[in-house]
Amino acid sequence: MAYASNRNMDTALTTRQGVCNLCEAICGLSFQVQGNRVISIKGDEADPLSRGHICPKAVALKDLHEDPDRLRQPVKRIVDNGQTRWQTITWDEAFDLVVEGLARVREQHGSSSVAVYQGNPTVHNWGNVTHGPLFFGQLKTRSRFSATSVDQLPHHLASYWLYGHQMAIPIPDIDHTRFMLILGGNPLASNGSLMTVPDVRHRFKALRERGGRLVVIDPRRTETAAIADEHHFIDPGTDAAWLLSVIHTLFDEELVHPKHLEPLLDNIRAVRDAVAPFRPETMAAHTGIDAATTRRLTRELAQADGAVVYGRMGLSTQAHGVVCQWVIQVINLLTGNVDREGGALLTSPAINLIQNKMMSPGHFDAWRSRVRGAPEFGGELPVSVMAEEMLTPGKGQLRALVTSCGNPVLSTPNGRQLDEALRGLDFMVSIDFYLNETTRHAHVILPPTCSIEHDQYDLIFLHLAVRNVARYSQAVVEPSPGAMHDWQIFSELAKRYARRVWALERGNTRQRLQGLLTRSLMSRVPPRRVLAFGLKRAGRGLSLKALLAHPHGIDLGPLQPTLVEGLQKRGRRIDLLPLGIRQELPNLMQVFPAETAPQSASTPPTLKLIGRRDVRSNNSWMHNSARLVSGKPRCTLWIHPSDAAARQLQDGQTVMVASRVGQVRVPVHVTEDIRPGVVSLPHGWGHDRAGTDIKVAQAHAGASINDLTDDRLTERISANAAFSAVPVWVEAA
Ligand SMILES: Nc1nc2c(c(=O)[nH]1)N[C@H]1C(S)=C(S)[C@@H](COP(=O)(O)OP(=O)(O)OC[C@H]3O[C@@H](n4cnc5c(=O)[nH]c(N)nc54)[C@H](O)[C@@H]3O)O[C@H]1N2
Ligand SMILES: Nc1nc2c(c(=O)[nH]1)N[C@H]1C(S)=C(S)[C@@H](COP(=O)(O)OP(=O)(O)OC[C@H]3O[C@@H](n4cnc5c(=O)[nH]c(N)nc54)[C@H](O)[C@@H]3O)O[C@H]1N2
Ligand code: SF4
Ligand SMILES: [Mo]
Repeated sequence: MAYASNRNMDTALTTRQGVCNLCEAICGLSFQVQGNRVISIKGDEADPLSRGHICPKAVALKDLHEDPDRLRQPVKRIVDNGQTRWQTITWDEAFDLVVEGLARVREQHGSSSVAVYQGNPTVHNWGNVTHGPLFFGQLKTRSRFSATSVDQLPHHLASYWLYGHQMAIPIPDIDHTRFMLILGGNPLASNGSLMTVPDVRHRFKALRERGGRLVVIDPRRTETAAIADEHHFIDPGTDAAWLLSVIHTLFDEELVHPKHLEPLLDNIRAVRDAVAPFRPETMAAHTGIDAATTRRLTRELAQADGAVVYGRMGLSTQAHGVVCQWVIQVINLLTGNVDREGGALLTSPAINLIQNKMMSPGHFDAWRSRVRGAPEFGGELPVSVMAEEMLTPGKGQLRALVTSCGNPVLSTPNGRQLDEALRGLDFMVSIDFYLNETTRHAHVILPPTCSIEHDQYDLIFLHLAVRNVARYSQAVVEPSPGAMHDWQIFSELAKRYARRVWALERGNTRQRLQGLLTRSLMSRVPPRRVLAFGLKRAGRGLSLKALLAHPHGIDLGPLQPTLVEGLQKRGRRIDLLPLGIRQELPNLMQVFPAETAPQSASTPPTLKLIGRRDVRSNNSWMHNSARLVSGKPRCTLWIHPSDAAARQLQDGQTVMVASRVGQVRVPVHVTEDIRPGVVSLPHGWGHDRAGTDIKVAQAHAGASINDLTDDRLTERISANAAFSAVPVWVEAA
């Protein structure tokens, strides 16, 4: 069996270059290491992308490495007289149990009765990207789910429709733009997303120093809003109406100038006609942004020499997420800001997932989920339907689950329902180093190494970075003896599973033997060799040797226009009004009618719930680091003074928050920094569920926002989770 390689590491104090893989900023780090102990972690000043930037989470990589609660060997769950305990087992036994457990369910109920959920760190740990498919492909299941559908799915669909590829996502040229409009993103806390942008604070500062403007539209006065030139509160879930009114204004005030893009654009007039009903004057009643402001911002945007509209989580995880992400592209296109300096551009990474054909362009609605009929995208179903597919009896019911890099009990809507559904599965395996809210339901847990114990090349995030950089980082410390990397776990699972299900599969024997052989060969090829091969195939003169000689990274320069040329090469044009959008716009006219009923003066009984990120928190899984959870509790409900007064609530008081699906108790924080009618709670908390073994997190449990978010509230086209604007009742506990 291929275990993690043992590299000799001496005991003198040495400095090693590494990388932080916790968030999309992928900061370069400088580690001081003694033997196998991390002594200190600093930002790498010589890194061409992150330029020495670091945030508090990076230092917690040491805590993760040393965490006594981290699983270091496989465990299996044993229930004795109703008591659950976990027994340490060998890798050999663990693999056999998993393969047998999954194969048996497949034999009895068919391959799609085995579900897969891949969480967010999948894309942050490249071994998952290179070797995960070896195993997941073997399962031959249509029941695949991932964190994509609680996050950026609308971006992929908009890019697929407009540019023909799910990964053709233009990235804001933050280092050269003169006008940046941000909706539903808070890069000062998140460090950027679908925009890998370490050191974002200095980049914003530079933007303003060169005379550029930063404008933020958000229901909360965020950290980013606080340093912006302008911030406007918006009513959650109404961004589509506002953005459509921006396009309306572009036409109305003759500001449509696609410039170099003009020859590629189809249906410009159709867009004009479609947005005619969305006048800033009438949409203001829905969004809360007055028409004069909308018109002025539209003019500034259209007239700036390099402008970009950027919308993130807060826009994709709402009912009209796909329309939002589509409109943003259309605004950038109609103002000639796509594929130009200072606008939004595709990146040119050393390994280009699109050009090197390393990722499928995507497909949409090729099949639908059994119970609700939600559409697939790129071979995955939206995770909002996962629990109902487990709980609803009948042919095709989900009976088994593989989770990897995910904690869906805390991260997907109606987490309590999923908690219940996981309890009823015939078999579950989790590839994870924590016994947490999700993995406690597994029969077997397979713990991989942590990030500083393996090498890393950010295949995904170098594709999304605001500057073209290539950087390969070696492991900083040696894994403990017998530890396995994610890629090794997948390789071993793929090999054993293929042998076990051989008799179940049909089809051409020769092809199947070839598949088996390829898989077996590939399982012995580490990600590093995949990289070496990929660099060679990309033909840009870069090699693994060159990357090893430049541990800080190689600067490949600022973003360059490539999109127009790429489309022309493929003989492709941009249809500004794809069918899916054309069909949806009439519905938006109903949701955001031109005539609105006058608002009543009384306090509405429900408030609209939105999320929040904090720089010291990372989704659901870094709360076991004492240094990250110390200080004042951060899982608090932000509420406007007027809403607090209407409910006689004092700052700090514990309240009960209830929605259609559940309720939680949390302290309130009364603040003017949130729009009246809106409340905000961060996600990833709620560590008080029984049966986990994350002691620091348990002691700082907080409550899970996803005990309130609703699996029935989804984005209207893609069925992505709609976390924004969940109706909730708040009262003193
Ligand atoms: N209400 C609400 N819900 C949200 C969000 C929100 O804003 N509001 N945000 C959503 C978003 S954007 C996302 S991406 C999701 C995230 O949701 P998930 O991806 O489901 O959950 P994470 O909290 O990222 O949990 C990651 C898990 O992977 C494990 N892990 C970490 N690194 C590795 C590794 O290298 N290998 C393996 N095998 N395991 C590893 C951790 O121990 C942890 O259990 O949450 C979503 N949920
Ligand atoms: N510190 C930290 N960094 C992270 C993460 C983390 O958990 N912690 N998670 C990482 C992940 S997985 C992701 S996907 C990225 C996400 O990166 P971002 O998208 O920047 O994430 P958020 O900070 O959640 O910003 C979302 C913003 O949308 C606003 N919002 C909510 N609803 C609406 C709405 O209806 N309209 C508008 N206009 N705004 C709305 C919220 O108030 C919030 O400010 O962050 C990544 N980085
Ligand atoms: S911003 Fe912080 S968490 Fe994100 S990569 Fe950089 S150091 Fe890591
Ligand atoms: Mo995410």
